[in-house]
Amino acid sequence: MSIEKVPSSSAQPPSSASSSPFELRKGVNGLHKVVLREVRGSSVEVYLYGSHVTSWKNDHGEELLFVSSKAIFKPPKPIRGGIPLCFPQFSNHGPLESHGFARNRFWCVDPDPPPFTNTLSKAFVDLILKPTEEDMKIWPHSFEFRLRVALGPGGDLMLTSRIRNTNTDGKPFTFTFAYHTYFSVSDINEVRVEGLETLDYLDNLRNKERFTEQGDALTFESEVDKIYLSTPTKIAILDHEKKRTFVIRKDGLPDAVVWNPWDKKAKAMADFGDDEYKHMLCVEAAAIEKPITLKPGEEWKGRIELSAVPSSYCSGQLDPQRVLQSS
Ligand code: TA6
Repeated sequence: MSIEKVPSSSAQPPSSASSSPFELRKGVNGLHKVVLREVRGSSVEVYLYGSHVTSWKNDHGEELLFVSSKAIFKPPKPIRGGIPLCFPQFSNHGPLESHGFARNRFWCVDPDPPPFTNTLSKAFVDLILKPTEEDMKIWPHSFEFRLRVALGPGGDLMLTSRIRNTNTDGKPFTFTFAYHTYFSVSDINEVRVEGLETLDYLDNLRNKERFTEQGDALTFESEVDKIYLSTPTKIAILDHEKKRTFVIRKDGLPDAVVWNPWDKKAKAMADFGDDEYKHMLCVEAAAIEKPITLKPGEEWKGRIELSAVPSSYCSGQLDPQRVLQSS
């Protein structure tokens, strides 16, 4: 059971909030969270527990991520919703706890973050996780997992993970990874996903057997739990009712998981409302099919950039293909 370490004073932002890229607040159940604000009004909240993004709002203050009304903000349970980090194991069938332990640990504000190139963001925070002795008993490797959470000038949300093998015994380690993003949607029956057509996927509902997706956009009428393989850099999630398109741009993450528990699984989850499946969809940038192996000293980087753009398909103004092909 990891104990929350209140961030060290050196990690505290400068006193005047205006000059600081982030604020440190107390959130649900007194857990510490970092708040990022962008000048035009968009904002992000990330709990030190799990380095877990639980809110991303646009400049109208609309919440773009789904967090269950029954989420349990109490270790060791992960928070249901937002963007759980799955590391060092993506899966609920492996030797470790479901989706690994990174989301169930207290992170710190990184007092000595690596230099970042070409970042336009003025609202960002760098967080870091290193294994405890307890962690080493279940996963016998030393690592440094650094996460930068940043808000772009237009309200885009950027997450950059850097994972370095710091083993001193010369041993490499292998891991799988996902940003388990829960998008807020108006009505799952009015949602389409573009960019995964014709791709192969592993179906978690059919013993992880491999299938090939049909040629049209994905739509949703029942439980779905698919790991799409070798997916494109960009994936679009179209919410017809809200006339909103989420665009996921990813780097270093070849796979994408699409998950909705639907009614039966929703009822079976204590930290998920029975009807909440209607208002969420997980599309998760991931590295699963080909696990990542790092030698001591090597570092892996995996990045996502999420944006939410207006999409009025009735007028044909925004062609999903154009969104996917745009820069
Ligand atoms: O990403 C899909 C998935 O692997 C599903 O199989 C389901 O288990 C979901 O993750 C949630 O897992 P969690 O451990 O957060 O309850």
